[in-house]
Amino acid sequence: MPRTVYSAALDFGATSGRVILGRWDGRRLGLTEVHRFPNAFRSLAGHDYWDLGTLWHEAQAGLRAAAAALPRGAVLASVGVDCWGVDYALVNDAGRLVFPVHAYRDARTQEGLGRLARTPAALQRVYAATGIPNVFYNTSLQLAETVARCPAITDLATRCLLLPDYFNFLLSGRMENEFTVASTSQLIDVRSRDWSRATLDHFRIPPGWFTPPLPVGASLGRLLPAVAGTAPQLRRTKVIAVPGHDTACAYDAMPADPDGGDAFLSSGTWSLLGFESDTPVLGPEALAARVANERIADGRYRPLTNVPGLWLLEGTLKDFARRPGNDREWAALITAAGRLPAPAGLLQVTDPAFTNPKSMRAAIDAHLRARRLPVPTGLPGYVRLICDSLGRGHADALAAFERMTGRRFRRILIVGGGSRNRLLCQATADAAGLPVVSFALEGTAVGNLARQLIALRAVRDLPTFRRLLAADLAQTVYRPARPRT
Ligand code: LFR
Repeated sequence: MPRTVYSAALDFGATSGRVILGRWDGRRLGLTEVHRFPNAFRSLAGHDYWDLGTLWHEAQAGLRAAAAALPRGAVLASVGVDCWGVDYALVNDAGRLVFPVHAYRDARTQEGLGRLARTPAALQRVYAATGIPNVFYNTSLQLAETVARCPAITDLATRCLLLPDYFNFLLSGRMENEFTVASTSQLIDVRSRDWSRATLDHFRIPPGWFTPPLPVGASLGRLLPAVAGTAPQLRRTKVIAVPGHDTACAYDAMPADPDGGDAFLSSGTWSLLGFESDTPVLGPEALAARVANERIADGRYRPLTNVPGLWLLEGTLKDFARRPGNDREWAALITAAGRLPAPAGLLQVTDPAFTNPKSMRAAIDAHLRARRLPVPTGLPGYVRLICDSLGRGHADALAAFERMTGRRFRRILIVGGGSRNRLLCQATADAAGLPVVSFALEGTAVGNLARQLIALRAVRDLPTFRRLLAADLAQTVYRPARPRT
């Protein structure tokens, strides 16, 4: 009998976080959500910040809940952290925060974004060097803004830790930059696994803020005694550097066909549509289509397009006093939305007006009125419009990839919150003319756990994990109304 291994995934999302206890018996991964908490950034004097104290408090509560959920005598072998990409903490050598932690939707990068967009030679150089397009949330633009506006920061900060790196530091006491999340920064060299010196210089970011990226699977040591506390189950828990980027974890969890015919869709606050590739997708068309060549743990590429995702729906829900509070009410809302006639026109979901509006409903209404389209009358109408529009956005991104690479995808695999939204899955299948295979799977947490199990040598490698996972996983297939020929 192979030994049973227990590991915990700390999985931070922009609108909610969770701690999931994984139980691996040698063939199957059992999941228990031991802690879930809301997350949101807060505004102070016109800028947006994450509340790291609360996130860390929740992480610790989740760890204690994981320890308490273990069977008698069992211990927690390891813990891994994944988080949204791009955001970071600036610290000194003692690990003290020397700058407040901004949220990536803060409008402070707009000026730098526009400047780079208007300087095609520089933009092309940065894209050729990093494979990451010019998007408002890039770490590069955020750090450039901080250094330009608050120059004293270069005397105060000695290290820049992306958020999963910072949580790893709080857990283990080690300051490292993990490779996959580093690749979201627009500061990693697309041809190597190291930082791009030319790009750091372009943005005037001190190169000394970063150390050579740590490979996925490295152990950061045991939980600090102050974190483990008195729980005997946590005394020997290892902190493992999993892919710190949640999207890297979600893609790792995809039970994909090894033949490469699957496109991947990680559907949460953002919709990340892409695939795995031995080579990056670069050049003018890729830059125009905003293809991000993020990295896989093994150094390969995850070319993907970041389509605004369920953020639109989450924002709209806030504008309705009567919104679903449980699964049954959600199902009723989706059914009501599905019964409505197809909308007369769709949203262009990439409109920057949807990035961080005061009211999402008002932003949608203004967008529709500007295009002389009817405004929905109730919540089901908005849900229908958003799902159909996201489906179209997914299909467009897929078509662009096929044009650029000559690939033909046969299926779209979807994980994450959106995989449970049948309207969204069907809209995507119909718009793309391809079957959408939905796995009701917390992809980010599963990928996080898979990488821990591989590091602990409880699973041989990722292909083995995916094969075992696929054999065991319930799936729903949404067939397109009109399959493409
Ligand atoms: C998803 C995600 C995306 C990234 C965006 C901002 O949670 O990590 O991959 O582009 O958040 O970091």
